[in-house]
Amino acid sequence: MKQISIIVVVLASLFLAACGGGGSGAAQPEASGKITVEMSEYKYTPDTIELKVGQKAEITLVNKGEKEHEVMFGRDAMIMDGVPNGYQHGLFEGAEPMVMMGGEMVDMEEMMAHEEEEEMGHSGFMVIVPQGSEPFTLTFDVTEDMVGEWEMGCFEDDGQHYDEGMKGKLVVKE
Ligand SMILES: [Cu+2]
Repeated sequence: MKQISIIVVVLASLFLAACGGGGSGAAQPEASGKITVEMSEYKYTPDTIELKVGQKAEITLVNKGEKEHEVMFGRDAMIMDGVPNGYQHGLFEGAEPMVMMGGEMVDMEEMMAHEEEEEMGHSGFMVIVPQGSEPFTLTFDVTEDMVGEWEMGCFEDDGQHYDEGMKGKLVVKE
């Protein structure tokens, strides 16, 4: 029940954000926490993003590449069977973002289960964006315990994307 009410609140605020515009305002990424990140072979653009405590982050992932790409947020990449495979410490512990695609909420459990089937191994919060897909949007509250520097990375193709440099920085400021 608690989860449902949180989702409703988030949806309501998205609705308000969508309808609240119409005014003068030039986009102020700093103030709103709205960021678009493009994925391609093998990089994120921009490769550094900044958020502030108290913001409602809205990260839109657009796959402009020819391969499937993903994003995980954390610290200390793990090496498993000789390849980079996820992070030792995830950014989202306990409070995972809400993920939307094409106006619908994405069932993250299904996404993770699919991943397990393919035995890709890595665990933790991850969003996979297939090539040619509509953008995925992650929404979450930026909290005090997120302050610091984190990495975002793609571990697709047995860590090959990560090794090719598909990583970036997420800086969370007070
Ligand atoms: Cu990738």
